Amino acid sequence: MRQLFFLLLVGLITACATDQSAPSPSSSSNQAPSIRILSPSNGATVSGAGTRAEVSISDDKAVTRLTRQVNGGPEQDIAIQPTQSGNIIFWIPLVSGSNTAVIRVYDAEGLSASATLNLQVGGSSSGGSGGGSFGTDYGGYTLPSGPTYYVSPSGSNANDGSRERPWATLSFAVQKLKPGDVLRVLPGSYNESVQVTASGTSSQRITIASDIRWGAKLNAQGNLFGIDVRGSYVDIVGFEVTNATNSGIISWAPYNRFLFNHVYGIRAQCDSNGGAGVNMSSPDSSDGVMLGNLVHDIGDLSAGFCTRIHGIYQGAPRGLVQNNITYRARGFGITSWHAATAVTISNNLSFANLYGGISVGSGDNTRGNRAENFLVANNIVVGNPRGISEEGNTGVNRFVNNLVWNNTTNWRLQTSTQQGSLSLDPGFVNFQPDGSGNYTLQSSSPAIDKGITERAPAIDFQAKPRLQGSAPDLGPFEVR
Ligand SMILES: [Ca+2]
Ligand SMILES: [Ca+2]
Repeated sequence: MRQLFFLLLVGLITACATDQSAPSPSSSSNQAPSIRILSPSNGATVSGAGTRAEVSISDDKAVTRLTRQVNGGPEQDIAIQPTQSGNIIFWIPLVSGSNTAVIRVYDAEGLSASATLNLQVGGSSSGGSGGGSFGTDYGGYTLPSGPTYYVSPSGSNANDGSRERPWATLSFAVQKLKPGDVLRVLPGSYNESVQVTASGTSSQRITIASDIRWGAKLNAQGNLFGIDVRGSYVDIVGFEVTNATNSGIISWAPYNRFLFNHVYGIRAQCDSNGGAGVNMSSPDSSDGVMLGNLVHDIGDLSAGFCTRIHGIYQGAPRGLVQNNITYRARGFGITSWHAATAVTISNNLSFANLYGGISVGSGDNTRGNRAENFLVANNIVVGNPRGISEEGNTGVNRFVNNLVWNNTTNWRLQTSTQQGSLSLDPGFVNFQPDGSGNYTLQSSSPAIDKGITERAPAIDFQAKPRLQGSAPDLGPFEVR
């Protein structure tokens, strides 16, 4: 009798709690999250080693976890920020033939929902979407899941920036951004020079991304800069940038990241301003990241070398310069100067530049810094007058496990020594000095598994996992 009364009491309390219309902590008011697959379509045939996928997710409180399970394998987490609703882009690795991928969402209470994709992989297994020997997908890189806005050449700046009603110009859209926001720029041509003055925070970065890698094509129309970042904690992702007269993408403040961009045809002048494809030469642009960029044809090559015009330019402390491909710059493919110190330069490919491949240096004593405590590792440097050099005012730097080949002078160090370098043909699939080749490594390449893991990036140029096999491979592409 006492037990029955207790059960009735519990029932009454539960009923009361359920009756309340205001949000309640009771578990009975918690609803399961939902998931809808936006792309690819179920049953689609794709080529390559996987596909980019996009899902729409929501929950009454917040989705806290997203996973993928491919072909009955382990359930793998896809990194997301908790969100009540949003669209998430991620990578699904696939094998030849039939594949089944189960995508599952969870809320904080452990309720879940799933959606299943059946995908067929046929045709060529090389490249990925977009083709070309450089690879043009984001691999495992996923956009953050913050408030998201859209730009499209067919949009209007009178719109609200939603997916259905996108804005028309980047210059307008970037003025709307607040910390944590994501701006997705849809494929097409944008004829403008963009200045970004907004800043994110360390936990709420601002992301400005071409929706498809190199799909948003920005022509700077002969202005100094293509994308000119004055704020901090801003990510510039996946743009094609050309026709600027100083720099393609430039940072003037700390903690910015330039990822997966393609910058070429920058008509910098050989004067005291110089220029670069991807430029963090400002002493204030410390703690930056330049990763996975393709940078070439920087400066008027017919005028010969110029030591003020570079592919990638680091001028501030503690930057990361990783996984980039740079060729045909009038100066160095990758250089440092001004206040650069303690910079990491690793897993890059630099070839056919008019002055040198990679240089570590400073010369004007900016901020009292000199070029020391650099780590230069796992790079491939081919076919430049100077391979890897120290220039100007340098201290002790570490040059570890780099491959230098067929440079007029492979090494020109002043105050440091190098360890573990290779001077061998790297064994590219097809080396061409004009950029038309395929710079992935043949399976017989001596550069496979020859890198060090210290400060190695987690991903490669195509955002595939970097740590494969017994060690990282040299250069931007991880083969196995
Ligand atoms: Ca829920
Ligand atoms: Ca490896």
